[in-house]
Amino acid sequence: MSNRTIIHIDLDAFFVSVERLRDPSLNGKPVVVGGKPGGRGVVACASYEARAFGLHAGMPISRAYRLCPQAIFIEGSYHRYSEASEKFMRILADFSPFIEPMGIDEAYLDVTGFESIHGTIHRMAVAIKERVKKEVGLCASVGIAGGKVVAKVASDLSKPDGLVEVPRGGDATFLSPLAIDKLPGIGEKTAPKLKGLGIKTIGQLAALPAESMKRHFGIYGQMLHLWANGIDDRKVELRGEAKSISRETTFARDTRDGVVLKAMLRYLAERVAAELRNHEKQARTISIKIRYADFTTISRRLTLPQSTDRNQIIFATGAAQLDKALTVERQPVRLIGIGVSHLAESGGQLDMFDLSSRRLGQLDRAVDRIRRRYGFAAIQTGRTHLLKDLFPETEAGYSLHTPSLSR
Ligand code: DCP
Ligand code: CA
Repeated sequence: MSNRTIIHIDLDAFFVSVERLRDPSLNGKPVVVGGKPGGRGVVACASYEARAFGLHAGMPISRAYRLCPQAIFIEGSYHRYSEASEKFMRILADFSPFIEPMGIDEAYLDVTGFESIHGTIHRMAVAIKERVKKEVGLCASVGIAGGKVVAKVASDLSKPDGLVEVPRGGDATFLSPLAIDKLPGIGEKTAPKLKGLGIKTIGQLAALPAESMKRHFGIYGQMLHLWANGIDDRKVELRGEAKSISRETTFARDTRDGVVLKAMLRYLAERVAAELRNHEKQARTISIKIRYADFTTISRRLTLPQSTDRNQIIFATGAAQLDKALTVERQPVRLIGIGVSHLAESGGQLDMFDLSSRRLGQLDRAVDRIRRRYGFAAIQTGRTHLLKDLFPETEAGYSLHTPSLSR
């Protein structure tokens, strides 16, 4: 029996809920964040009212529109979601230092022994939910169990605005009657195979001998066997330092126009570089990603002799790779992205780049200060100016397509 207590907490219909804070007229209606009908985005978040029509995350907007034309479609703004996410995570960190954020709106907390602070873990969970509601304005669902996987199943089951506590030692019993697709790790591939074997509930899955699970599904089958039996010893891993930073976007129309491609690359590079400076980091490896009209996706990378956080160096390195890629491929480009990795703390290094480099660094920081005050689009570099005509501007920058993918 597990002697740990794990909380899984997950915000309900996250992107839509943030939009509803700004515009309460969206309450109670089918709402989709991800793009406007006619656009080429995918659904990032569908409100529960929209889910009733079969809409779900990852579905092309065009299909969502056919299924539910009365839904309200919103492009979304990643800036607002990451702001809400940061507030949410900060509240969680007040409750336990043992926190593992998963993506943008969920986290695991190891709260073993925390009864002594809050009376019971149940009371602690209620207090967390109340603070999230009061300070961020959002509803969270919580699962409490002896391990991560059961805590997650419990929070999913409790949605929306729920709280499910699995009694100590009761993890396997709790899972047993549930349908197999409630178990994380059982997706569209595994579920039909198991159903073909007559396995419908997690309890039936748990009863299959470990050996036969291993035969059918390999090492992954062994894990499913343990999980189905409510056994999950995975630790709550504290968040590591960011290992890479990237931004990408899909064009509304495929393009081979070098000027447009470079303008967008410049914009994305500036966002990446600003984020680096924000974290007081520098990077040595610069990569670009290009997806062509036929969805073939390539990536090119270059490692510099010295790490950098300069707009111009990150952009120019990416642009050189873009030029090379475009000479070998004649198709138009659908998506472009740039990223940096191989990160190191900034500061204290000798500058090997040319003499004007230090002044450029000072300029980047001055631009950062203005942008923090007046918004990203307040200052244009020569190249990005062109984007003004192509993309709607918001307080946080240009509104890119598929905001969820444009981090
Ligand atoms: N997201 C996305 N693209 C996906 C899935 C999710 O951009 N394919 C974004 C939008 C979601 C957010 O991440 O609002 C959180 O994802 P969840 O899976 O937790 O889903 P929701 O919070 O939207 O709904 P739920 O109430 O089911 O948790
Ligand atoms: Ca969620």
